[in-house]
Amino acid sequence: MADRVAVITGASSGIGAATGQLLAESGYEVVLGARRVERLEALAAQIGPRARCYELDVSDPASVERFCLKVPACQLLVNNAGGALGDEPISSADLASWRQMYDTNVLGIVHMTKQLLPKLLASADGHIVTIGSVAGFDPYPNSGGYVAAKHAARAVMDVLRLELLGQPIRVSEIDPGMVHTEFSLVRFAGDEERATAMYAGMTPLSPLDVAECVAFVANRPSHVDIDRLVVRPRDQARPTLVHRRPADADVSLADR
Ligand code: NJP
Repeated sequence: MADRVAVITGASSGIGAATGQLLAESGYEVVLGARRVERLEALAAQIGPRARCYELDVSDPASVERFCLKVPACQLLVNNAGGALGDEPISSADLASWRQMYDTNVLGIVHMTKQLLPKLLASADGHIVTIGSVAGFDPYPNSGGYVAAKHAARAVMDVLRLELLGQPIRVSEIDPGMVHTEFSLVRFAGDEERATAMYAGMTPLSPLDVAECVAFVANRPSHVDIDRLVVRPRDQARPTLVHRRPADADVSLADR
């Protein structure tokens, strides 16, 4: 049997990069997409012949179309590209950031799904896995644009699941809590000090922790659809309810 093909969006860092690597290790041929092509090329070279990569901006329908034309067949679509911008309250919302978050976290899923759905169905065993967020069901302050976008992403997945009933395709969502990636660096516009402070005194998830959830969900037998999987660090109970140890305690990921 030919290798199964997985398309992973936002594979140039964090969860997407770890997912590309892990799925390739578990036997998939992986097609990696993101805007930073040089990062993708480095990852693809590291993975080897099972990996291909192409430039992709999920918020741009023309870019999505170009990317998807290069994917002749596909069994698994991992909608991972996304993220948050800023941390202002709604009273001072930056609408350009809100639009960008909606375009990426919500319409990105829709563009990718529209383009790849015929190929996913043609595979007779398709699967769409979207990386949502705990922000998609548990609102918190000063993140209105991101919370709204991830709620909408969740709604898109819920509607898809209803619309695709009876078709050979599974629809899953994985909702992580805090994961140590470039997420906070992007959110705080490159401010490393603020990004690092997010994880002070607690042990966040690693990108691999979430990639392992993707692989687990994807590698169940075809009749088993894990609709939703919520995964958080032990140190996090709600988006803003985080247990932090004193500064001199060991907060490394050494036990992973
Ligand atoms: O973040 P990061 P994560 N078109 O910044 C790409 C969700 N999540 O791995 O285009 C295409 O390391 C970007 O690539 P590039 C989060 O909402 C996270 O944590 O080259 N790609 C990069 O590869 C997101 O949905 C946490 O800049 C675009 C990737 O997205 C997913 O996890 C918590 C793009 C982002 O990698 C992965 O984020 C949570 C575009 N227009 C949910 N825009 C967390 N880390 O704590 C961005 O609940 N990308």
